Amino acid sequence: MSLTKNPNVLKWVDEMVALTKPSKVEWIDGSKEQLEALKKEAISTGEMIELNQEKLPGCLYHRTLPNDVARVEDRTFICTTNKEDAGPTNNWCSPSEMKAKLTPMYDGVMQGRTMYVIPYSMGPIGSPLAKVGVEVTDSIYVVLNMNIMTRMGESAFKNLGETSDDFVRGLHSKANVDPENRYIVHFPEENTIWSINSAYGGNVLLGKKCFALRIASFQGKNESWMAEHMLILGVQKPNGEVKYITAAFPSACGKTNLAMLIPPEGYVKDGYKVFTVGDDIAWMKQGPDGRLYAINPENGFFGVAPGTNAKSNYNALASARKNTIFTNVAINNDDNTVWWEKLDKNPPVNATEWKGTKVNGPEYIAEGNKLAHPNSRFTAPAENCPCISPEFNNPQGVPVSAIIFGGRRAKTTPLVYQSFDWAHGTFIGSAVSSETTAAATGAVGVLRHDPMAMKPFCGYHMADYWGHWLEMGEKLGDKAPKIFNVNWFKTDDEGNFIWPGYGDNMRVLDWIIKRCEGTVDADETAIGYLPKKSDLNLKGIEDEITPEVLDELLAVDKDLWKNEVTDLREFYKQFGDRLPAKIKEELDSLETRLNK
Ligand code: GTP
Ligand code: SPV
Ligand code: MN
Repeated sequence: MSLTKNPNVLKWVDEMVALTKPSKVEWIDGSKEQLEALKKEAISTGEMIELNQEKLPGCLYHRTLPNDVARVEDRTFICTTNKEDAGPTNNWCSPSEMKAKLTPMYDGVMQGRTMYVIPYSMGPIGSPLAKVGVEVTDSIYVVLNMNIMTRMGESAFKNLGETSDDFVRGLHSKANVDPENRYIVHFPEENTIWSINSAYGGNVLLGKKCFALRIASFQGKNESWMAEHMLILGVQKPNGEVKYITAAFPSACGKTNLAMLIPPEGYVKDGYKVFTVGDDIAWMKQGPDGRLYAINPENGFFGVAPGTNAKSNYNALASARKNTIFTNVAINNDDNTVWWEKLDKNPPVNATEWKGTKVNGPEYIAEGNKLAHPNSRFTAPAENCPCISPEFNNPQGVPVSAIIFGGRRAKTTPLVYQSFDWAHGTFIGSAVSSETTAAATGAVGVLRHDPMAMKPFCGYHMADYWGHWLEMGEKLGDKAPKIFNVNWFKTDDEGNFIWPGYGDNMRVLDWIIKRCEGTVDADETAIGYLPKKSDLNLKGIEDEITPEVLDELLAVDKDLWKNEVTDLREFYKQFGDRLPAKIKEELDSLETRLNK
């Protein structure tokens, strides 16, 4: 039975049914009974494995095909009518050509299968910043994940109303999970997403990267708001005041970790606390008081498992102890629980590695293998998180004081610096480069440009996106958040990280907040404002952060930065006339300052 009278929804679902020809259509109302029945069915077919229900209540395990373990950027398309509107950083194909190619692949693809119709809200139900999506899929894994990641079910339709056409249409079929015919396709002008031949995370949970970033960035440009690949956190100071900060780092570069940070002992003693509003995506809009407000459109965390442990990210681990779905981690067969690299120092002897083979864990690792896939993930409800912000469901969002950019840079970029103003900050965001990670298929550790951490997620021309940033800055005026850049990943000559990172990143947040409040001075350098050495609180890590290491962390090597300028000039060329003049001016000014 359909859950809405909205004729636009009904018409589109009818079309999808006619195209994919499922043997059954099930509307997802989000009720406990329905979800329990789906879980049971998935367990009975082997699609999901039930884990130890005493140790991990409500938790399930899922294994994807070895060729289907990450986002596929080379098979991701932005299909705008005009090629130029997708820009040089996206794969493009005309909507008609792409539909002609994919329609035969979808034709009858759900024969013998059930189509699940999933209504969902990105953002708190009733929030003026929230938006509705409908995803049709032939995967129970998708339904169960969307239940964690979004506000899923009938209430989303209430939010849409009976006449609105403002919902994002997502068509997904796992088809034969054929990598040669895998496509993740966006039609931003039609609020539509088509995904086929994958059953993994960001490729199929269409509310996430496809809607909340690629489609939403396009909507945001047209409707004067911003959709960003950013965490949102609140730092509560000893006086009780909370400052909100957002941060954009590329995939697998530390958003979830920073969002759930536990401050070092000294800070905790003084009464500091960090609250998580979001760990991956922020939607931001100017509020009635002129400031920029952010909501997290998601309702859960799709977090990287390897590296997560009680010390590195206690709160993420605690979030993933119940009602969580684990994808591509290893199984400990002794007690039917999960394991991944760096969870602890005891890989299970009686293990099943992520591809499904039973192995002796320690021996398998000694042979140079990994038990869990490097991009294995947990899907955990936000409500499980011990430090979830009391403002998590606030429909108005939280006011943003600072925006941080960052990436993985072994050299060049210092631990932290502040932009001179919003336009300079926009330039800094446009200039972000980062070493690639396992979150997307392809080589790992290769330095590439990833402006605002949005290279894989910007649903339109990247240079127009920078123009939109500049416009937002003008609208916000002196109420605009301050913009910073951080780098947790500087290394020594042996390749070891020289900054301890994780909880100790609080020391950098502390400086950032003081800069926002205007209570601490800074050194003006060619690239921006850097902390005065005595202004970074290093209490407790003085042994590790010797004066020499601190020099290295805060170094601005002019030769390396001149190379950076040369490289950026080359990078910007591809944007031609669409590159905002302001961005080019900022680059010229940086060069002038470096040559002084
Ligand atoms: P996506 O979910 O792909 O968008 O990733 P993310 O940006 O949320 O990254 P996440 O926090 O999951 O971290 C990815 C990897 O970076 C993990 O292996 C972490 O252990 C590591 N990491 C996170 N923060 C730090 C840090 O401060 N220092 C160091 N050295 N590593 C870190
Ligand atoms: C990322 O790759 O940035 C993720 C994981 O957050 S996915 O949802 O697969 O895109
Ligand atoms: Mn991400």
